[in-house]
Amino acid sequence: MKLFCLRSAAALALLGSLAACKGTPPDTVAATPDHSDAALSITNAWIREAPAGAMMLAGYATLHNASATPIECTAVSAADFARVELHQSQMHDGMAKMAALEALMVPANGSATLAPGGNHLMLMHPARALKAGDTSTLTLHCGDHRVDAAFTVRVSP
Ligand SMILES: [Cu+2]
Repeated sequence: MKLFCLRSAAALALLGSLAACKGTPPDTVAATPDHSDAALSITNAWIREAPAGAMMLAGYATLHNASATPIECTAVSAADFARVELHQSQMHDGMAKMAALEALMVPANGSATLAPGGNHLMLMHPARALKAGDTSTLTLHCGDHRVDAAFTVRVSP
């Protein structure tokens, strides 16, 4: 669980006062590169733009497994967020609810999709304001695979 705790409580406490004066330099404006290793690649990675001050954002992507072995993603780390969780959305009595997902399985020679209304990344406590057009790099930890992906902030899919 160490991966989930990249930032200290002290750093979080400072966010409110420091965010406006000294932010992370803007990421390069280049088109979203798809990062991959031989087996695992990530496409269509995006974060839904949220109102300023939102403490939680949602991230989506499609994970492709080009190998003959299933790949299980169990953790995500990020410099821009205090914590990232894998979530699933479920309907209960007509109400949409979210629950933590232990692992996301990417089938052999297949793909897994994180999309609105389904599985998603819950991005907690952003360290900087993220506006449409910005990118934020998340690192997916999937078994032996560790893949960086630049997520583009967008208003909608
Ligand atoms: Cu969620």
